[in-house]
Amino acid sequence: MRQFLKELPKCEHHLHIEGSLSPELLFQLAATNRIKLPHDNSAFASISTLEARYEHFTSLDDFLHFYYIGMSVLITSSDFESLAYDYFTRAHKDGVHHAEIFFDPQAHTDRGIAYNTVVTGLVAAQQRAEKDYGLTSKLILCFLRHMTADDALGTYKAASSLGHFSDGTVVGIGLDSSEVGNPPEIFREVYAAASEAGIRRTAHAGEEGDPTYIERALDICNVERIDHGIRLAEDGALLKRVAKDKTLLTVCPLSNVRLRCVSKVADLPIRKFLDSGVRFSINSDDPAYFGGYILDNFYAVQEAFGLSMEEWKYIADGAIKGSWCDEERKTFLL
Ligand code: ES4
Ligand code: ZN
Repeated sequence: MRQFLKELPKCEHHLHIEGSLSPELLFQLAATNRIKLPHDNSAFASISTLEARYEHFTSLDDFLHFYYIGMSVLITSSDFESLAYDYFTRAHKDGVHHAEIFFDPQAHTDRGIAYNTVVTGLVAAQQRAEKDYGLTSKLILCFLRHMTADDALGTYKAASSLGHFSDGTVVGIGLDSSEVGNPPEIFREVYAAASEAGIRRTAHAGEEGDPTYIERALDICNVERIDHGIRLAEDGALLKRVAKDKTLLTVCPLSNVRLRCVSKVADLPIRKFLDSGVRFSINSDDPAYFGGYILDNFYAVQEAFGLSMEEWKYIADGAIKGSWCDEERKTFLL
């Protein structure tokens, strides 16, 4: 079964590229770029103390604190290229054929790193990964929901004015960071602009937030996907609607355990989603922080649910169908 899961052609839809920064690369870049890590936080004493701390996140916000400090070592285009190429190399080993990766431009522009520096590095890695591994990928620009709607609009306009949506450099927009208290409708204006321009749309919803966050993302922001969405299981009517519309949920099992959204993988509504015909993919979220890449997430689900090969084929096919690549690539992957 493990060999079958390894070889199953995978698409990854929920991967924060900044969340693939390993403690090793974090310390290495901190030294190269002379970035001071917080000396008052003993977790940053060494690679091993940092790894140990990652095993004890208490919530999404507790994790985000480390996530934003971690990415402060990323300075040059070449840093972003190394980061993304390392991820693609790892994803390729896990049987990923197509990846749609999130990036958080505001987390970089806010500390003086230009939007274009970030994108130039990511695009260089994407091109190398396609050439070296045949791995295709897309970028999804995420807005930080703890920042204002105006800030999100400004970021959207910066990407737009560089032609990054129209030339396909960036396929869509997303919404991440601290969910509870920062509901999706705050960002309705930027989502309306993206809808109008034919840009793909997703949002993190129903990770820590209740099912109304999912409903509001669908109704008010007109999203086509839901990232996480595990709390959908709490609302039967909404579950039926999501199944009927074939809205893709991008589920991240090891993330949900590490951030204590559930106490174990077996508590996730995977069986319920399968039985109700909800389309979902299995993803790694922030693999360097949550103890596993995509295949580790597949293995964890298999261990908890003992799915059949037919069920895995259904999940993998749904992931291809729910991808934002062109139809030709989908047909090739199916
Ligand atoms: C995230 Cl797991 C998760 N949730 C929300 N925002 C995020 N950014 C990076 N990882
Ligand atoms: Zn996420």
